[in-house]
Amino acid sequence: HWERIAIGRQACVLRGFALRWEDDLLRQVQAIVQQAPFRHLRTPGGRPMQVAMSNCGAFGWYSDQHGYRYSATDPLSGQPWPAMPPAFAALAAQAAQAAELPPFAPNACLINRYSVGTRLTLHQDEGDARHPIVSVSLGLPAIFLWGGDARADATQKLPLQHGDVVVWGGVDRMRYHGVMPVKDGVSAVAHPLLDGQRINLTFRRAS
Ligand code: MD3
Ligand code: FE
Repeated sequence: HWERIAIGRQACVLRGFALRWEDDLLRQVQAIVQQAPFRHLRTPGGRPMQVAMSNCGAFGWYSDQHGYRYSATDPLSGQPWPAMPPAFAALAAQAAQAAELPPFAPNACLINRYSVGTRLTLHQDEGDARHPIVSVSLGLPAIFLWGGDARADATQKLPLQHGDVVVWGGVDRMRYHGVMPVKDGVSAVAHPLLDGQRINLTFRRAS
């Protein structure tokens, strides 16, 4: 079963919460990235990001030379993003409930792929802070960096494993965060998608 650990006033880790959805999640991610393949987006400054990304749901997060935005279509194909699988929406809604937050119905799921050595530098997430963010870790473990409301604030290191879910709401929604370079290792479950990689699903409400 799973366990809940508070990491802020309105943020918590649900250790192992995603494990009962594992088969569904892996099968669905594989189907999504066949339609909307992982790609390295460019920052508005023009540099390719280390993390490879795809999306599902009504809106997908995108970045290119024009800036960041949510898009209803995949700019690579011109087609809508693959639909959000019911199991994804159910997991996100149940995680928000387990975190004792108001009902959460995500309409955007960003799928991040980290290969060994990949990191995500400390940043703040834009978006509607009335809605929480739910994040699901799969594959290789990683150390999440959890900061404050200013870039210079001290950071805490939070190890995240396959099946862990983190929920951020309200006052903790704008805190700086990042991911340390992913180390090589063996994933807790054998799957081609997770071979030498970490996959993170990030559920949001976009408008
Ligand atoms: C903490 N992704 O996609 S989990 C991102 O593991 C992102 O792939 C990381 O940061 C990952 O933007 C971290 C998601 C996350 C999202 C929003 C947050 C963590 C957050 C907002 C506030 C605090
Ligand atoms: Fe982020």
